[in-house]
Amino acid sequence: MNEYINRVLESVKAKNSHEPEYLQAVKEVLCSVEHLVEKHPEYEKLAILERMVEPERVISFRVPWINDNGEVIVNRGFRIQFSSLIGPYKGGLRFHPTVNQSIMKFLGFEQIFKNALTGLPIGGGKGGSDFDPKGKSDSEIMRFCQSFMTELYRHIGQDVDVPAGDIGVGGREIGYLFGQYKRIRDAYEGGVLTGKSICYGGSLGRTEATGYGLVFYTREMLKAHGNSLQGKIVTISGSGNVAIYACEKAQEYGAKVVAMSDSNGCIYDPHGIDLALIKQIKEVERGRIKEYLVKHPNADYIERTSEDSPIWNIKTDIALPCATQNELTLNSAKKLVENGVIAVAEGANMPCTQEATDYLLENKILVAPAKAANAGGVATSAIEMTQNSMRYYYTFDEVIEKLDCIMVNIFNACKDNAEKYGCAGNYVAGANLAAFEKLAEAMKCQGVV
Ligand code: NDP
Ligand code: 2IT
Repeated sequence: MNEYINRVLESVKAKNSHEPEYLQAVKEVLCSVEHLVEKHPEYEKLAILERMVEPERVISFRVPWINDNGEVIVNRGFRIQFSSLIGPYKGGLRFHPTVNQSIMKFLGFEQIFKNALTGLPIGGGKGGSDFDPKGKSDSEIMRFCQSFMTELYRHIGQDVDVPAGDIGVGGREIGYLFGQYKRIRDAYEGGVLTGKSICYGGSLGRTEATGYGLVFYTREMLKAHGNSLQGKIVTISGSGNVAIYACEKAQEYGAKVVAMSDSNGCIYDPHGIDLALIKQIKEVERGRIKEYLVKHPNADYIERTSEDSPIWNIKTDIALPCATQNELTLNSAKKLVENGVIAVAEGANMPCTQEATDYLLENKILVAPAKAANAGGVATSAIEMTQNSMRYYYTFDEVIEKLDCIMVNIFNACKDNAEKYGCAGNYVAGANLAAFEKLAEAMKCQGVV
């Protein structure tokens, strides 16, 4: 390994030893840009790597709120303003009990590269809270969001930092956050949040964008290897925003989606998933995926009993992990390969462990890396910001056409960079190389800041 990269990695490990997810994300990127760094001796002199791995700002704050029983609850809020090199900080908010500084920093770090790949002027950030939205009433969600924004508002703005949704944060939460921001600022700053409802400045197609984008990227990757989605068996982990719209587009392309999941277990329906029912259970009733069996008693439900999700034991051509980080382990990767998988495309952020990714690549499985394959969501957020600035809107078809074009460009950048640096077909490295070079060049232009 290159001496400079090694030194930076050791220093990141020493300074962040209690942040395993963050270290994992940094290691993956730094280990794949070796040839690029060797081509640019000036990177070391300018401390490009050191600056790339140090967030511009880490914000942590108290979020007190009152539940329906009148009890005072205190959660922890975060916003990681990682990089404003190529635009305002941009990235989602995650509300999930597992949220901590390591997870926030890994997500913020990934976001810088993802956003650079979109070709749009957006920097990288991430935020959220260890608040658990499960089982909370609508008024509890509203009070929590209002308290969260009462602190966050001073750090964001449409030219400063633009949050959006992620796990546990969808249209409902963005609405409550926006309402409180507007009230505090006493101004209508439409572009301060994305993922808004259409009725007050959201973009058509943003709801569908991440899942559709993932399938557009997968289509391009398969096409480059003389293949397509038509007639393929697909399994999709998760049943949230990304999973649902990945399923919709995959079905439109003639694939047969046979399994989906949530954190408790997965359903297997060999006749093909009834997506209208999944939408009803998840988007309307906010229920559990197990309820699928009420209408489809012949489908199977497999409870999750260990770290390895049972969904990856199901035979499939294409696996789309769309739930959360490190959900696809080495064991699962082995099972997928044994069952003849041809492609794994990451809808979630860092869903494959490093060992799983390495194993898949060694076995010549096509891997679509998250920071490229799921960039359609944030790209469409940037399109929402554009519409807010113009005080105008695009039609659904216009948005999806732009999204498709962006995903094709991202795939081509991954492919071209992998070829240029001698690792053709390794889109994980290709994505890191393409994004890193763009960011490093921007850093060189802007001086030591
Ligand atoms: P949602 O909250 O809509 O759905 C999350 C899904 O993942 C649910 O089915 C949930 O199950 C499952 N899940 C969450 N945490 C875990 C866990 N620890 N173990 C097992 N399953 C889990 O989130 P999104 O669909 O928006 O996000 C999914 C992934 O996609 C995340 O990694 C996110 O960072 C990423 N992403 C999202 C984008 C977006 O635009 N929304 C854009 C790019 C990436 P349960 O209900 O049981 O918790
Ligand atoms: O991980 C992600 O890219 C997102 N959650 C979407 C971020 C955004 O700003 O739309």
